[in-house]
Amino acid sequence: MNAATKLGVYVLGLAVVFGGALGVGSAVGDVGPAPAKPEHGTTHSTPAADSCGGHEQTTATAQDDTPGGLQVSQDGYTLNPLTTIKAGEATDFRFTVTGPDGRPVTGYQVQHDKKLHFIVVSRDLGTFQHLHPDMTSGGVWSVKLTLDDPGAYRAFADFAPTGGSGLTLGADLLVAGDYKPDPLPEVARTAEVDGYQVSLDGDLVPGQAAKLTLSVSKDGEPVTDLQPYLGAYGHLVALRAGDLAYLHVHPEDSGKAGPEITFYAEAPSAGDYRLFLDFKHDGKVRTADFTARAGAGQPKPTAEPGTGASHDDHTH
Ligand SMILES: [Cu+2]
Repeated sequence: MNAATKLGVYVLGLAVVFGGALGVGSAVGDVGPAPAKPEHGTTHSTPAADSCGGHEQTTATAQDDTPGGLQVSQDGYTLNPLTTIKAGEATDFRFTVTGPDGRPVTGYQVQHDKKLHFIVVSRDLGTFQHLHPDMTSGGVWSVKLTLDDPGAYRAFADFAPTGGSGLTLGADLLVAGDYKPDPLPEVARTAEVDGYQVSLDGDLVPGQAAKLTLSVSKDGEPVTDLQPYLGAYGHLVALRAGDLAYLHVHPEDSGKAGPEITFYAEAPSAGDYRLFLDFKHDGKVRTADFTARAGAGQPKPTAEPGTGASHDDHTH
């Protein structure tokens, strides 16, 4: 920061402090310990103004740049799991989203046909569930959830409160028991699910929206009669390996029922990502999953499949 800017901040800081003091003075009148405020302001005005202005800027930038899903609480909204889960037991899982007033939110905007999308993945990104809870009384959400294996899971609530903008909050769900994480599946351009083959065209680009086209076929024949699911012919969730950042993905409405489904996904950084495509055909929703790498020529992650053997050698 140059001298002129610093001076500017200093003057601005003083103006804010005086303005604040004036505000307090006129609101409180002669009652109360009003002098404490100007005194604090005079002694610490420069550092306070500096750090305060800087802090405000940093916060604004961080919120714009921080991917969704990494925080349990953001912009005054908090995801609160209310139920403990045991491995392999179907559970009526309940949670609330509390708002800035501390009370459960009951007003939501409908996005992609639903008021709230609830995604649960294992922390190793090997399992994925896309669920639609029902709101019971008082803003408590309820959904039948089974987590087959012990371990660490991440739950995401993707929603937009009435009058607010879209948010994705994330919370850890921990299931007691012996846990054996799987390595991240290898980068691949094709996936198989239930006799369907799904291929991925396009590459994630760090810091930019990138076009991804997924093509669905069955027995070698392109599928051209996909069924609408959540207001589109496919729904894509993309998560960053390592911290499970939840990417912004926008579908492109081509109006065609396959075989191609197009999305724009923004990878916040170079690295590996897991893509989960939900599509509906013959009345059933299926999920095809991929590992994709943003940024060519990345150094290979150490937990790549295939390095397991040498890793074992090293530990012996
Ligand atoms: Cu959903």
